[in-house]
Amino acid sequence: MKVTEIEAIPFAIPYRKPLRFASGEVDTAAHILVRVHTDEGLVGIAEAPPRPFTYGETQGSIKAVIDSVFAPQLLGMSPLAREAVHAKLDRTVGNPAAKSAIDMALWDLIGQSLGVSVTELLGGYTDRMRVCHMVGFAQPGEMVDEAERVRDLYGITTFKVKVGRKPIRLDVDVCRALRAGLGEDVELYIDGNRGWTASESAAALRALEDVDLLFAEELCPADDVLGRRWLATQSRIPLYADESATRPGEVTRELLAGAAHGVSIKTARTGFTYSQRVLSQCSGLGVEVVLGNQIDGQIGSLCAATFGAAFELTSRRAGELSNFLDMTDDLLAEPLRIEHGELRVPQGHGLGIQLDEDKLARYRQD
Ligand code: MUC
Ligand code: MG
Repeated sequence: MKVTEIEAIPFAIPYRKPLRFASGEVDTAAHILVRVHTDEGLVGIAEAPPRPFTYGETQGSIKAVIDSVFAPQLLGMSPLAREAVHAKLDRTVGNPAAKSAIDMALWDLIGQSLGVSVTELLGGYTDRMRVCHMVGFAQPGEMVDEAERVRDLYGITTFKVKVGRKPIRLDVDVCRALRAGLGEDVELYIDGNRGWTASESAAALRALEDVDLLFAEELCPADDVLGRRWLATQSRIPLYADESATRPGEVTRELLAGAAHGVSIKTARTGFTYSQRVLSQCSGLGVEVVLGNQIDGQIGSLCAATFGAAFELTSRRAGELSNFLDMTDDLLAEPLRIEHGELRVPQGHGLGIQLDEDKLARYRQD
């Protein structure tokens, strides 16, 4: 089996309401659909979400690097030659979402050609993931209303709360309101997207001590090297690395620096191949992980759930898999469903992605 063509198709689907957080905001899923074709007529599919505020990639840059650099490098290669494929992709630095979408589309092809699901190929631990919902910036009452609606409609009982605003009191009040409104049984954690300094983070964590948070993600910038280490030594709850630990080398650096106690794994930036490596690092070191969200659409969420369900360590806790619920539409012929707080991973061959071609025609921008 050989790669004959790689398509990078820009599309845009609006959100019902923007998701706001300390490093940016997203009101439209302006992503790139990646389709890898082979000489056997199989087509592997994945999507790349541009997140310039985190990785510097844009919709235009993802399309350009795939069309002009990655596709010419990979034509004629076997999807099974994953090490050789990554050796080629890694000649270009950066571009994590572009590389990851190609990687996941190749795994889709491998699964299809072998007649097994990608989640079985990766690890086959379970067929479902418990879901965590991410709540973006708004007034405390609106954030509580959103969490209650999501809990009542989908049975979701784990929430990630975006923080990192100034003064810190704004977010402390939101977390208190969420705990008071949702009760003791829901799980809450926070994500600062680098919005606070180390001392602001320490003050916020002290003020939140009785809110019972699972952990706190990326409160201050990765470049605040000593500040993060200082924060980690005094925090009473685990600190998780997200955008400071986007590849295996960065994961090692953050963990060895003592700046993080846990790691967010996102298939949108490490695909399946490098997510597996990060997971093995964490598992070998005895470090907990969370399956994160890159504000993925349904295709990206399906990829994340496919990875999360494959392993015991990633499926221990709820994965961030619900933000597609805020999109007005999507490209899958059979929409993903969250019921009783869980997302089931489609079984079948490969990733099991069936596109709705009419919707693709409606939302594509080329
Ligand atoms: C998250 O976990 O930070 C927001 C920015 C980004 O890169 O991902 C999202 C969610
Ligand atoms: Mg994060």
